Amino acid sequence: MNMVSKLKEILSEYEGLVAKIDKEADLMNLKAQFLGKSGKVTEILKGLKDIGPDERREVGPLANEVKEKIAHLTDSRLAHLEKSAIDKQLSDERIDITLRDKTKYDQPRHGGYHPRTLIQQEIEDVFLSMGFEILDGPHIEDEFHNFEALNIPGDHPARDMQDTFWFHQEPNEHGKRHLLRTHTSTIQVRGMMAKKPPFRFIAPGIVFRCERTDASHEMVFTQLEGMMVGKDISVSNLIYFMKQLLTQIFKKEVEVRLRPGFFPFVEPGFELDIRCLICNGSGCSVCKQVGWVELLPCGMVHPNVLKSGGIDPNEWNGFAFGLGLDRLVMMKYGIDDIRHLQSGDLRFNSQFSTY
Ligand code: FA5
Repeated sequence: MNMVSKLKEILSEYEGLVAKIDKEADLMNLKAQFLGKSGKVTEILKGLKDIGPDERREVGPLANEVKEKIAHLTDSRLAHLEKSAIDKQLSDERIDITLRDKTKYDQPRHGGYHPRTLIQQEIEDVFLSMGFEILDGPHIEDEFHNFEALNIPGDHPARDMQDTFWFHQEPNEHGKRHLLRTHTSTIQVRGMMAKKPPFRFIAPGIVFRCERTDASHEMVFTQLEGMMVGKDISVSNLIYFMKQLLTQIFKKEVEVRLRPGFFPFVEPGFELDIRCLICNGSGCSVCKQVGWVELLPCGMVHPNVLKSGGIDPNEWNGFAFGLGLDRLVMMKYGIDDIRHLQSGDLRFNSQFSTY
């Protein structure tokens, strides 16, 4: 057989064999048998020196052409094998995300309320039963509602009491900068502007502070604001409502202390602390070893704040408070780190489920 016919036969032999290969290693072996050091095509190329110039002119280019075709057939087969392997893996390991994990649960699982939601609902019920409304307000505020209307002007050092997340954007039409509200007291301002006295409302919601986190501090946490405006409201009214709140939530005697506290929007202002229920007052990371946890700052609304809300302080007065809701939840359930509340860990959340 002459070399030309031999080359054609080699090529058709390869075409027949390569189509049957289904493993990459076998493919490489087959390729080596044809194009390797002593492969069938290589042998022919080696023999070119021994044939006459006329035949060489014909055989040489054909040998190279066959070599390229074999290389090309090999690459195509390899690509085909790789794609089949991926397709097989995709079909074998396909996950049906609509299926329940039958191996773990016999019954469908119920969702449950987050402990903060449970306590918030309880507090709302307590206050609704005492004639309070529930108000809401925006998370993105301006410095008027967060500070100025609360008797904290631009240069007031009290602005530093709450590390603020500011927006790098143009001030609003009144020239006020935007921020993430640092407390729910913003809703005092909005409530006063929207309502005519007498009124009483609570306002739960998340607030934001650029703070270092620890066992009792988060950057995003929940407060519950309360405000009552009427005629001749006194500190004893304030203390009565605070006591109602705590007794109804804890359903047992809890030790609290009232001490003077400074907030520009109340006068007089108080800090209501609770005896730490994590360590029973002996000292831990939640109460910073002092045995008491700051829970419920409050006070009599400052006349300037009433004025900012469009209310005449000569005719009306009132009290306000700003409950640290997450801390109350911690005290109620004995949670020793506030960060559990935001963890999203179902093992944590499911402990409080009522189902
Ligand atoms: C205020 O935010 C005032 N607006 C509260 C107020 C309202 C006072 C009305 C008087 C009248 P303060 O920064 O202390 O105050 O926060 C209130 C409560 O939120 C604290 O007592 C505490 O329980 C909780 N709190 C404060 N910072 C954090 C934080 N980083 N993480 C979790 N809870 C916090």
